[in-house]
This record gives sequence, C-alpha cells and structure tokens, in this order.
Amino acid sequence: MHILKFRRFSLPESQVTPEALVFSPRQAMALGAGMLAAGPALAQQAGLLPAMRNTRYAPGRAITAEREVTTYNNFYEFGSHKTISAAAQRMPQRPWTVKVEGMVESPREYGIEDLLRRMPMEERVYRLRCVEAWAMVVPWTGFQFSALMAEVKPLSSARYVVFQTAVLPSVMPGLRQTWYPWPYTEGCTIAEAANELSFMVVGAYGKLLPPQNGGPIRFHQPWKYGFKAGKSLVTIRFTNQRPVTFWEKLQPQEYGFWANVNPAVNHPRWSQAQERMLGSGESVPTLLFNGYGEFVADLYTNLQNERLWA
Ligand SMILES: Nc1nc2c(c(=O)[nH]1)N[C@H]1C(S)=C(S)[C@@H](COP(=O)(O)O)O[C@H]1N2
Ligand SMILES: [Mo]
Repeated sequence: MHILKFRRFSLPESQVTPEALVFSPRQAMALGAGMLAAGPALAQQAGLLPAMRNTRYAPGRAITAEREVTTYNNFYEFGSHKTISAAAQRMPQRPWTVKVEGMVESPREYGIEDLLRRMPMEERVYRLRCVEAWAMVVPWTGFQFSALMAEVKPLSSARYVVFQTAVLPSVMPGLRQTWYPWPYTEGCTIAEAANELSFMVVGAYGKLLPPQNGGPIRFHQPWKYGFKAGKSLVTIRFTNQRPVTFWEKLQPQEYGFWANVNPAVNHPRWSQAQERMLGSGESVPTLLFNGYGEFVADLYTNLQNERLWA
C-alpha cells in the first residue's frame, strides 16, 4: 500500500488533478486487492486506478453486476454474438499505440501508458443504452475527451472526430466476415466531442478495461446508442469530412450518424420505448438522450433537418 501511495504522489504535480490526491481507505483497499489478483499489467497503472468518482453524473439506477458487463458484449471483430469475452482475451493490450492525427495543431502518437499518465483520470458511473434495447450502468474509469483535445488542439477547420478500432486478424475471427466494412469506424461532430460527457474509457469497476469491453481504450457518449462507442481504438482523426460510420454503411435506413437515444423513435424492427437492464432483466422506460438531455440537448437545437435519432 505504501508503495502505491508513493507512486501516486510521485507523479509530477502538473499531471495530477486535485481530486486525484484524495484517496479513500476503501479505494486503497480495492487497489491493493486488484494488485494481488491482476499482476504486472495492473501494477504498472497502480497509481491511476481506481480513480476518484465524479458524482456530477449520477446514473439514477443501480450499477450493473461486473460479471454481466464483462460477459455479454457486442464486439463484432470477435463474432456477431454476445459471448465473445473468452475470445477477446487473446487481444494483446500492451504495447498499444493511439494515433491522434488529421486537422490538429499537434498530431501525436501516444503509448497507452503515457496517455494514461498524462490525462486527468476519474471515475464516472454512466448508463449505456444499446440500440438493441438492452442497457447497463457501469463505473468507467477514464478522462474527459476534451482533455485530449486541449493537448492536440484541433484546427478551426476541423468539423468531425473519427474513431477507428484496431484490425488484428490473428486474434479477431470476426474480421473473416468480409461483408462487414472493417475497420470499425465511428464518429461525431467536434461540438459533441467537446461536450463534457464525452469520455475516453480505460477502466471499469476500478480495474483496467477488459479487452471484451474495448480495452485498452474505448470511447463513450452516454446519450447516444452504444454502437457509437468504438472499442480498442488505434486512431483518432480530426477532419472536415463527415464519416460514413460502420453501421451506417451496412444499414443506413436503421443506423445513422447521430444515433441519439429517443424512446419515441422506434427502430424499423422494434420499439425503443423500453429497455431491459442486464443482470436484473428488469424492463424500464428509455429516456430521451438516455436521460442526459440537460447536458446535451443544446447541441441539437439548430439541426432539425438532420436525422438525429438512430
Ligand atoms: N470495435 C467495435 N466497437 C463496438 C462494437 C463492435 O462491434 N466493434 N459494438 C458496439 C455496440 S453495438 C455496443 S452496444 C457497445 C457494447 O459495449 P460493451 O460490450 O462494453 O457492453 O460497443 C460498441 N462498440
Ligand atoms: Mo449496441
């Protein structure tokens, strides 16, 4: 425990947020237990996970059991079914490089360890609503995407951000399904990316993000359907061209660019009014913008002509 504390406090002052300096006994215990169980990979990040929870984003629902979240997944690179978690363990998580490129003043290539050390880490409990009408509530660890934007400085000509998943044919059997438009590519506008809710996820339940959930790094915008949350990212590109994203290429009549959650706009093949909570199986009403309207509704006031819902 003392070693862990030392590591945390040995971070340069400039890389530590004020909240990160507060370290509850409970978190210290969780960290100690995680260390013993998970070995060297976690030990390398010991000073960073778990991070302090940011309570500004109360989910209003119970956190979903970790076991459900880590064993029921959408990750088509590993297969077009939910039980890919075992197969995903074959995806190496280190070394891992994320390129930030395109219309930015300072393009960068980050080693994942370096990125984690540079960014202001926090925990946020967010809802995730899949377009297939299941949902979960997860304590993610990560950093607000705007912190990365501040470092690379998008040019004023940049309009969109594009997120691209790794292509690793030796460990991703799903890539053999050649009718899918690999690589998995997602994107949003600069304004959406700069919103305070846009979050780069590198951990869950106080531990490093497991590969099946998109480790070592995935995106998440909790007011949009889950398919917008690209997993296992290797490239983040700023551009003035609106990307045609993975599901939009496949089924443009069912999955659009904006994909904001709206219970009143049904999927062509099912209702979006309700959602099934993973674990409890409880059926609950779906909320406009997945309940995050107070943070994001303003982004869409001048976009009435766009198809804002999935
Ligand atoms: N690269 C990649 N990212 C992806 C997907 C995918 O198939 N491949 N599925 C998406 C969908 S549809 C959802 S609902 C979420 C699921 O995240 P989870 O498995 O962590 O619950 O990941 C999203 N990100
Ligand atoms: Mo999804």
